[in-house]
Amino acid sequence: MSKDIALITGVTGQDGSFLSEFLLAKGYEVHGVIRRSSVDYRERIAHLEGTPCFHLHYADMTDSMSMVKLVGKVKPTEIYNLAAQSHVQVSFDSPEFTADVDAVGVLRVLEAVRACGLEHTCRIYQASTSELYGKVEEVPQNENTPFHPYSPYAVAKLYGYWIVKEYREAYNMYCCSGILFNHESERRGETFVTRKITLAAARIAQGKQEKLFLGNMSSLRDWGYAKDYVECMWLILQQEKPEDFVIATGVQHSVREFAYQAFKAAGIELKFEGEGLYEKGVCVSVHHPIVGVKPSETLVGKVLIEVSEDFYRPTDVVNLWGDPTKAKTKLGWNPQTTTFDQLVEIMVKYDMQKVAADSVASTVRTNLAEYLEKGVVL
Ligand code: NAP
Ligand code: G4F
Repeated sequence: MSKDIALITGVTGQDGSFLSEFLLAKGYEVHGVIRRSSVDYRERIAHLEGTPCFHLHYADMTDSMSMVKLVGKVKPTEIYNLAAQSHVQVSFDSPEFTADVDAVGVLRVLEAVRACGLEHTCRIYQASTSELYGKVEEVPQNENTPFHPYSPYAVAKLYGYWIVKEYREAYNMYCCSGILFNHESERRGETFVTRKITLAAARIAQGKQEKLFLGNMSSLRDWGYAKDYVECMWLILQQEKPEDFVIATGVQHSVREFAYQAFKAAGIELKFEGEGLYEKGVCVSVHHPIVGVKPSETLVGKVLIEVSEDFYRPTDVVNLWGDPTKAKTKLGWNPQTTTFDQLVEIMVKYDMQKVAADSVASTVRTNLAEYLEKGVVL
């Protein structure tokens, strides 16, 4: 039997790294697309490099020729198109780049498959998003809810969604979208709200940061664990017929609730006072956290969270809540594998250890520099 060959764009990202692990464990040959940058940032996949069935290739979503050459060389049986400028707020500052990668980039992948004559042998997964629902027209959202994109990112992703549907119908290709709601992890980029909060909670608990500034704390999200969600990407491509699926937990929380829970896991009990731009998170007590040492009593009474207008968006999506019934029924997927409390705990535990390790490494570096300056021979 011939081997399953997966090509993953966005392999260095949060989802790309978990999906690579998942597919390697299933016996796939995995090829990942990386792009050139002055600092080679491969932290999330460093542990996979050297694995016999894991290969990396330079290409770029904005460069058609590089995609055609790569698809022709790898001849994948499945493509997971995860590459994107994935930060909603950044899409307001770089709308054209976002459209190039997140909209036209999808077209480039589809055309590369056709150009290489693989349109009837290669299945394609497109990383679609709950941001398509944007200024939501119903709650909770399912596969039939109308779209109302509300950022340059969402508008670009809407093109990606429709071009995939078009190629499925026009050319009978097996290509589908996973409409994934927010999914987070200890590998989440540090400027997304959940990771920004868990890192800040860990730093504040260990005396490395004074305060956390956030934007709209009333915004509601349906947050799941990324490791659980990559399984769905694979399941979507294993169905008999290509179809689109909503992937979500079916449970909704506010940014404020996430912050409360994360600080609690780090040993800090918060209470929120005031409203809008004047809302503050104040420390009311400290206790032993899930991992690490108890935060200092001097934090009690201090304002640890404040609101900053810098993190408000020109238009914000504030009420995302997914209905995963179709995924549960047709894919047999359990949306509650990792609960909200477990997700927060995983992230805070990781960041508590990361902050402690960074602190030790920095002390060692300082001491070493001092020894060397004094001429101590090691
Ligand atoms: P991520 O961590 O931001 O990763 C994005 C990946 O895309 C990175 O590997 C990045 O490479 C790559 N990339 C960006 N521009 C590229 C280009 N021009 N050429 C080649 N590669 C490029 O995102 P994620 O959270 O893993 O999300 C994966 C996908 O799912 C994205 O398409 C995102 O929009 C979508 N999505 C995510 C969520 C979520 O909650 N995480 C929900 C719904 C949909 P570098 O490392 O070089 O920057
Ligand atoms: O964590 P976020 O930046 O994620 P957002 O905008 O929901 O986008 C993520 O999920 C999408 C799926 O729905 C993906 F398609 C997309 O690629 C990305 O992975 O912001 C979540 C909410 C927003 O309403 C934002 O206004 O949190 C609010 N927020 C409040 N304070 C903040 C902050 N967001 C960020 N990033 N930073 C803040 O300080």
